[in-house]
Amino acid sequence: MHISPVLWQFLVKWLNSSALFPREASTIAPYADALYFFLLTITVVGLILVAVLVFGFAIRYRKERNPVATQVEGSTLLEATWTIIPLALFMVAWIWGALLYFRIYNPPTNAMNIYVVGKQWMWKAEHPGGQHEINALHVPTGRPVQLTMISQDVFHSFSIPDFRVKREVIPGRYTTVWFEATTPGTYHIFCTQYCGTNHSVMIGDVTVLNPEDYQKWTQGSTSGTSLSQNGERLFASMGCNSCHSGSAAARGPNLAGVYGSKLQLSNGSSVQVNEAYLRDAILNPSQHITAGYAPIMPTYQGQISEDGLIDLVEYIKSLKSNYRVQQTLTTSQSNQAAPTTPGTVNP
Ligand code: HEC
Ligand SMILES: [Cu+2]
Repeated sequence: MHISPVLWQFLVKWLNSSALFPREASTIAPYADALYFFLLTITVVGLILVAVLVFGFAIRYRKERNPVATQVEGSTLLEATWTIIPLALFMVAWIWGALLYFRIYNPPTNAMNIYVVGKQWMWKAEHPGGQHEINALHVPTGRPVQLTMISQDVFHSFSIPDFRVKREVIPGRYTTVWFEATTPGTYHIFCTQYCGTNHSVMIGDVTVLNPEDYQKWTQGSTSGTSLSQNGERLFASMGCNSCHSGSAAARGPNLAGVYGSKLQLSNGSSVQVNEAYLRDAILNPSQHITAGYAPIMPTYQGQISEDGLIDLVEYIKSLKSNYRVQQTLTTSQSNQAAPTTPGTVNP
């Protein structure tokens, strides 16, 4: 099934200009499309084959010409043929699909992470450097981007058709998706899961910039404080530091370097600490007790917004070696202009 590159490019160009087909603007897009066209070709060829045979036989063996049918009592060759050929085709589709699936679901290790919070009815993007966007997302070309996404209310689904990217955004759990944009430009974001009255306006734009422009954008639109700096403040104002002060005598474990590590739990199992685990450790501490510690950490369920949790997660991620926590809110805020506690849930 070989299509010459020229013909292929022509086909893709024509499809794009016909508005029937999204542009191919990510590294994965051509691969996803290749499989799509393979499946489409097989389907169409199968359809034509069956249709031609049905009509052909109907005409050739119509009643006036062959009033009595000749019964064929089985042919091993025939049966083997119609078993093996479809099986082979399905195996190709399955293996091809599985390889693509692994590619789509495994972000490269050098991917930059951006958080996306979905809510009725908007998309909020939070960059680690402190850039916040609503119904917009700026990304550079040539660099893998991973989105860590969560919903603040109901099920949503985040889709960028031109990147061939779509993933459910679920309340209470981080889901991730990654892509590498190839072409500067503006592309649609859609919510593809019906989520209430204004579902149809839960849309936005991804702006893909070349690396230099992206750099400029990052500097020009930062809020001044990074997510982890917000998290540090929240850590102090929520009183996390009273137990996680980092000192040996503290009641809670030292959180430096915990991200990415393998944590031993009191029930004998162990976990790989990622963003999802950190979030869960704050909301449901009693579900998984770190070995060697008493189950004294209170739950923060309902007290911190998803944005606040993202800040805390980024802060804990940033704690590499030993850290010194802000002991009280007042000392920490003396040189920071933030009168309210960022990220806490307003009643
Ligand atoms: C009353 C003391 C106390 C407070 C307050 C507290 N923690 Fe904990 N925390 C603990 C203890 C003890 C553990 C270990 C036992 C467990 O897993 O519950 C723990 C475990 C954790 C873990 C799991 C990782 C690890 O190394 O065990 C995270 C993450 C964490 N706390 C974050 C926080 C954050 C963020 C806050 C504030 C919002 C907070 N904690 C407030 C006592 C506390
Ligand atoms: Cu939605």
